[in-house]
Amino acid sequence: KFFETKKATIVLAPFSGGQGKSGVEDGPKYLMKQGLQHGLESVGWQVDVKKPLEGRDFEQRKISSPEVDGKVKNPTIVGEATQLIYGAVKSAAHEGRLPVTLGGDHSIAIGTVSGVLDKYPDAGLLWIDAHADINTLASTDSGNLHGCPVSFLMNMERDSWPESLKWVPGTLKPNKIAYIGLRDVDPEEKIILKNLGIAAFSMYHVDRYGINAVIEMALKAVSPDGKGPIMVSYDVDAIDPMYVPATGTPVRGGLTLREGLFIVERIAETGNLVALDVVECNPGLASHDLHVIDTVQSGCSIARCALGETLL
Ligand code: HAR
Ligand code: MN
Ligand code: MN
Ligand code: MN
Repeated sequence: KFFETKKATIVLAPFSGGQGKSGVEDGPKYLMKQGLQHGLESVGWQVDVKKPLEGRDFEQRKISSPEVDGKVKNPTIVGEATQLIYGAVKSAAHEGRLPVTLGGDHSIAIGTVSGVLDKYPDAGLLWIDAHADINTLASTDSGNLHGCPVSFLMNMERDSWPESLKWVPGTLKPNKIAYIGLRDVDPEEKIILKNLGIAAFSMYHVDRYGINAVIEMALKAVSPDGKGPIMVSYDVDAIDPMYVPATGTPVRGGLTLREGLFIVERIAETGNLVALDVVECNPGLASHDLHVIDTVQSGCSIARCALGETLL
């Protein structure tokens, strides 16, 4: 049992510097306006809110002084922002609270996962995503750091890292991560996944075995005895764009909304969830208002289901 009393901390991470598009920094504001905090309270959690990036001008810096270091884009703001998020998540976890971090783009998971591992060094990480986000600075084609967080978390090619990211402990082991929902993985990422023997369940596996078997296999991979702490880093683009259209890199052929919610319902049922990220909601990319509502409501549902909302 990881929580005596059900206390959660919503960590707002309105950050877009891990990729090129504007709007993803508004994700937290929309999710909160949609009632995310009340939703978590309604399933029995005491909730407080932290804003580690408040008063910082990352968005301004990204626009007015874009940085390129070799092919890597905006490493300085990504390093600074993720370190602030790291501090907030780490302290919430050490206070015995469950951090729910709202992105922002997926580069923020460099901070959240590092913070969780500080409290729970043996935590298993479930990465729910259309993308593997495991590019190294050598393999990335886009130079966008939201495509690279897992390589930093696993300490890959540390010698190539920019100064701003050297704070990252990089203690995640390959047998402590499992992916669900993959369908847009770069050729070099496929080689990395294979070489490291990482448990990766693509949409093929969801179709082949069904979502129930896939989540059991993923849980088994990161926690063979079923008792270890579990963190979920949930990129909303794992869910099909017909349900979650307002996101930066939509890929068709994804999870149904029910499959996407079932994953977190099942994890809630284990009682082992210790942290959650919900990332890549970009209300600015919706072509009309209904797309905003669909996307933001899906994000809120993910958080409520992960924290224990049940259908009956
Ligand atoms: N693999 C591509 C890259 O490295 C795109 C991945 C980023 N997209 C995301 N992350 N939304 O999950 O740029
Ligand atoms: Mn992602
Ligand atoms: Mn993605
Ligand atoms: Mn490449």
